[in-house]
Amino acid sequence: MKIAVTADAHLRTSGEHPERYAALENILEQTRDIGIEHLIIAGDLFDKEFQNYSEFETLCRKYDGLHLHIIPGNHDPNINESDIVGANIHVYTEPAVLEVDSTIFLFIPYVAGKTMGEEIARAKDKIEGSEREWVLIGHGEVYGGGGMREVNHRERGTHMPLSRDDVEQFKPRLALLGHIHKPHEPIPNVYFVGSPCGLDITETGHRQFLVYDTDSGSAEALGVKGERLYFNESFLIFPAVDEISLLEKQIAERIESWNVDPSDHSTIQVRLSARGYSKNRSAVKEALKLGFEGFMAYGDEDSNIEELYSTTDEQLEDVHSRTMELIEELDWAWGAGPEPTREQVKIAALAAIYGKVS
Ligand SMILES: [Mn+2]
Repeated sequence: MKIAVTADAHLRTSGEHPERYAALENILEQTRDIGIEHLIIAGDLFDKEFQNYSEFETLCRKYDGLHLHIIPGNHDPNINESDIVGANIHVYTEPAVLEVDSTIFLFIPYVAGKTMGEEIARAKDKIEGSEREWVLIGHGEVYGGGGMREVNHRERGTHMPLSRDDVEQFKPRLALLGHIHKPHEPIPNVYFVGSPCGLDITETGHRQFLVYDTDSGSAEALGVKGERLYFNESFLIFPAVDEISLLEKQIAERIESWNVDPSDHSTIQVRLSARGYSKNRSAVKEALKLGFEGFMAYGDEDSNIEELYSTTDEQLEDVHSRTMELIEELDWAWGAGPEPTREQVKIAALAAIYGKVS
């Protein structure tokens, strides 16, 4: 049997954020149409300090063939079944188990000041003594992934971390977590399921939810078709006679890379910036304006060219084009870790060549 999992809808009123309801409803629709009976919401269904549950209840009544299994997150730690009412709504305020086919789902509700390992230990009798596989549902951070860690910039402090040691000790088949809104797998078999809708321009790109199959024990990502997508695009400019036509080409490629159907372009909001060195800063700004004129600017923001410096020195241009060639020739596949990116190296080289010319 298949079970759908999402998290971090951060619902407020539909007047404030209609796109968050639209994205969640798209998941409900897709889930129903596939014939799935259970949708798990792994924390932060509601935004902080928000207690108006009636719109959510109305939405759930439309999908009465679907059971919604909800745990609290750090933004909605006090939700419970006496406040959120519906025959198909289940809110877990204590560690609890849902058995589907031969699989056990262990719900670990968010508790401030606790680690996920502490709470799993408290519920150990629910998973022990069984040879069956179990899936952890939780809300919090993951420690021990190594390399660059995805962080939720909205969140300060520590939120119910799950450590690599916890995973090795309790051995869930999979952990499916909310809290970090970008879907990824920080350590093997531990997934952040991703949020249905970006909350602002810092949460860019396509959204997804997961479908777990109890037969195969694996999870598959499905795309959310919502009403809002954010993209934050930065362009590196090198001074050259054809810098504007190169930029126009980059813009076209960038829009292509979003892979959004033109009929959905109206859902997109963009933030734009250009940096580097230019022979014509105003032409760069104009090219950005024209290149993205089919899209809404996030918060009516203008494109940012604060870190784009002007230059007209032709000898320096020869030095710079040879330097860029040499940087391109380097082997850039040196793995993860805090190494500079190719773009960072190019910017540093340009700064050395041109200085900050204004
Ligand atoms: Mn959270």
